[in-house]
Amino acid sequence: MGYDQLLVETDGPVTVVRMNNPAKLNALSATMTDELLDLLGRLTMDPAVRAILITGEGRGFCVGADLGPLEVAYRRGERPRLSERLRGGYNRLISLIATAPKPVIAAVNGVAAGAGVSLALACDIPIASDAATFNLAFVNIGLVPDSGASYFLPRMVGLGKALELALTGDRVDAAQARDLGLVSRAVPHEQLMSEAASLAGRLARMPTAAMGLAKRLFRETSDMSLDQAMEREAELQDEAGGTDDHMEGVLAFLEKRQPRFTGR
Ligand code: LHQ
Repeated sequence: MGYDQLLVETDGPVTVVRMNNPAKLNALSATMTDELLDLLGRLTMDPAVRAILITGEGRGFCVGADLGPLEVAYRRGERPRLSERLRGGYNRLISLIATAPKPVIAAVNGVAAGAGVSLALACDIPIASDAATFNLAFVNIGLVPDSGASYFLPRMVGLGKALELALTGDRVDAAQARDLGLVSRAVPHEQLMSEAASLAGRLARMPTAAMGLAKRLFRETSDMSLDQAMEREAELQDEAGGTDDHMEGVLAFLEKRQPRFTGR
């Protein structure tokens, strides 16, 4: 299927999704949101896709909600219910990424703002180029952090720093984002896609099912007691232990050879 605002490339088990509305720094228009929902829905279900890499075309990664379409209504003094756009669009998108049973990497190539930051944080491993900037722009237009930012941000950077970023709306650069723990690494701009693709390629050849279960475990146990968390680990370890890749990993180790993981 062709998309108006997405570019899609396949490299073996890795699919690269490139948001493609560079003139608006890849703002989340209704079209882009619908297309991301459609594409990511397919990719998460497709067992041949074992890693997803999300990036942006041009100098933007994604600057959150496309504010343009709000103009007409706001000039008329209307106050649309923003929750509809969240529940029907952004929230589903963030859930798709967070619950995808495979690794999702964000290659943050440039400006990220508002829900565009949320999108990067929802990915399992966000990597930034040194051209990237991040700002929780919500407050600059009188809104609260959304699209999962209130969940991910305090868990990643701590409550104090999360509040500072959310209340000031200040822009942070890639090195600051790395030091804060917003992204796992910051790399020179020219190396971003090769680093991200090589990481995605490596993860795509590892035990996919176990990664999906690890994602679920971390999400579910974040508010549990130690005993509850260990019980959940035991349950999901039964699932992981039943995979072909677990058998293969153990046998390859014992036979002193490289494992051949299939993702099952
Ligand atoms: C844009 C946008 C944009 C449209 C740049 N929309 N065109 C909100 C509401 C509704 C429902 C639910 O959820 C949400 C959640 C959110 O995401 S709220 C946060 C929305 N995002 C923003 O408020 C960010 C607004 N943008 C900016 O503050 C700046 O553009 C930043 C700081 C991101 C980048 O600044 P610059 O690098 O100086 O670029 P620029 O401002 O010149 O932007 C380039 C173009 O992109 C420009 O268009 P133009 O035709 O003048 O060249 C901007 O109008 C357009 N653009 N963000 N969100």
